[in-house]
Amino acid sequence: ENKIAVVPGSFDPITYGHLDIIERACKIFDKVYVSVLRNSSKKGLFSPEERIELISGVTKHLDNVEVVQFDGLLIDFCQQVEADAIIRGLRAVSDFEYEMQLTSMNRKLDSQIETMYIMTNNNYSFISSSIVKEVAKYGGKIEDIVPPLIEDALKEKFKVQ
Ligand code: COD
Repeated sequence: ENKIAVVPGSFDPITYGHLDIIERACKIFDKVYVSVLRNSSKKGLFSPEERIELISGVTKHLDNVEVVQFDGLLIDFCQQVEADAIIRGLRAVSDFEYEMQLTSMNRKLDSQIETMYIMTNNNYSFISSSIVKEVAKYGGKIEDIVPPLIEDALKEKFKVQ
């Protein structure tokens, strides 16, 4: 039986930290949905369509990945695609409290779908989309934290060289 995972997130934009988690999930599961939250109340730098295009661009080498957007509850989406597990990344202790909340709420909503955590590569522990955006905005170096495609997209957004 095929094992299906969902890697959900905002991915605004995707970083090497996210990519590390996605690549690790791909080795364990037969099929991995990278699911981008489409949430109209939280306006991101990149539109959901742009995020999907960027994620697709940097996950081309992974043939069991499908990049999709979802609306509403994560658990509803997971049921739709018959997911076995939700995969989240853990960076540091600071992620823990929020992740505990997310996991226990999702478990209340559907006790069959397991949430699993993958610890990121140490090199990526301190990367977040918001930090990347801030550094890119002021023209700082981001080549070690996002793939070239994302670096270009950020430069284009902020019109910096
Ligand atoms: N290294 C490793 N992992 C990382 C790194 C890094 N450097 N950076 C981020 N990650 C991980 C995060 O820990 C997370 O697991 C994943 O990558 C995505 O991160 P983000 O920041 O893009 O995504 P979030 O945290 O904004 O995603 C939140 C959800 C979209 C999952 C959540 O809001 C959600 O499910 N919303 C739908 C509504 C819903 O169902 N709500 C009820 C759930 S309680």
